[in-house]
Amino acid sequence: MANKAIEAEPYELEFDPKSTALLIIDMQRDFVMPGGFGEALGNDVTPLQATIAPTKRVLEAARKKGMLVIHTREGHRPDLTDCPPTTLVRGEIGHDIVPELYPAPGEPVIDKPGKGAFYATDLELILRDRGSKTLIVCGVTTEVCVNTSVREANDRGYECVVLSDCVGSYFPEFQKAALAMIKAQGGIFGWVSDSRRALAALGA
Ligand code: TIU
Repeated sequence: MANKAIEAEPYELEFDPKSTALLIIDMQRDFVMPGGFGEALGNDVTPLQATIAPTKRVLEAARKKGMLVIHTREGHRPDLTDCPPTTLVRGEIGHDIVPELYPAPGEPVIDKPGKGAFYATDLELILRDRGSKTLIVCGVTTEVCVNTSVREANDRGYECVVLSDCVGSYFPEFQKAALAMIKAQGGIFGWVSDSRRALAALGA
């Protein structure tokens, strides 16, 4: 039974921390730090770096609450047999999660070969085993892996709330549109809130 609510758009979302997971999408060095894959694609990484501090606050609050915390990493097999031409290779330093948000022992890390966190992974099995119903979502990039993962989650019956300051894009116009489309039409595939309101809901 839901016993808390997070202020969000288009309306308040009720949740129970016991059946809520914090899902942190692809906060990998390669996307967020200078000199990596993201920058090599011609992107400025600074807007993504701004997501680290608020995400860290939400991560600490979720850990304190004993919530399930799941991290994802986009990447491919080191032998590149599952690989498109641009590469994020498992085991390489750039593929790993930024130090500030590094997984704690016991927190599942989902290595995914695509943009969505559910495609060709065991994320759904992990969430089902834990009885998760609600996902608080952080990570990068808002319009690519975050959006794809939230759409996949919504189709599978999970209620997702995306924290606007904990998700980032290389393109300000995509950040705005990607958040707007989630909550349009009465919350067509999710809710949008922010770290301040999430922390208040978690009593942090
Ligand atoms: N994690 C994720 O969003 N993967 C991407 O490749 N995003 C880009 O925006 N390039």
